[in-house]
Amino acid sequence: MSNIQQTLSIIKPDAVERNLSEEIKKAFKINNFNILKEKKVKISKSEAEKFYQVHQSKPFYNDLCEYLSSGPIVVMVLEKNDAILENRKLMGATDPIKAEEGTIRKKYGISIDKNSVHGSDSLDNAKIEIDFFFKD
Ligand code: IDP
Ligand code: MG
Repeated sequence: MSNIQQTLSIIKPDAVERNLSEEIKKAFKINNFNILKEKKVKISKSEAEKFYQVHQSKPFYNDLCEYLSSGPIVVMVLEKNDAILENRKLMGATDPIKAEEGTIRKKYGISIDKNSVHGSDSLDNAKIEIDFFFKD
């Protein structure tokens, strides 16, 4: 049964800085994701704080928000059957050391904080995150 979904993907500052955007986008395309929308932006710390609101009680929250606002990022709306889960699989585990062979985080991630990509974790969050970046 078809279950077309849209999910938000972010190529984080560590990957943009190393010029990995095109290679990572290629990985999405090879895996049959349609890139419906795409833009390169630099967000402020307060915007990052809003984006990562769900993590505000975590000890790494401040560093995380500093980091996401530290340089340009590429944000994309990806579409595919079961896009949310499929993107999480393609990204791999949060910590690149624990990520499976062939995943984006395994290939490109530097550390748990500089793990190259973000992907929405649920249908509700995908909607919220897509609106965050692409609602005019
Ligand atoms: P996810 O990106 O795989 O969904 P989350 O648990 O939602 O992982 O965490 C959001 C982001 O916060 C991660 O991608 C990572 O960059 C960072 N992060 C998560 N756990 C830690 C940690 O223990 N130390 C530092 N940064 C972390
Ligand atoms: Mg998450």
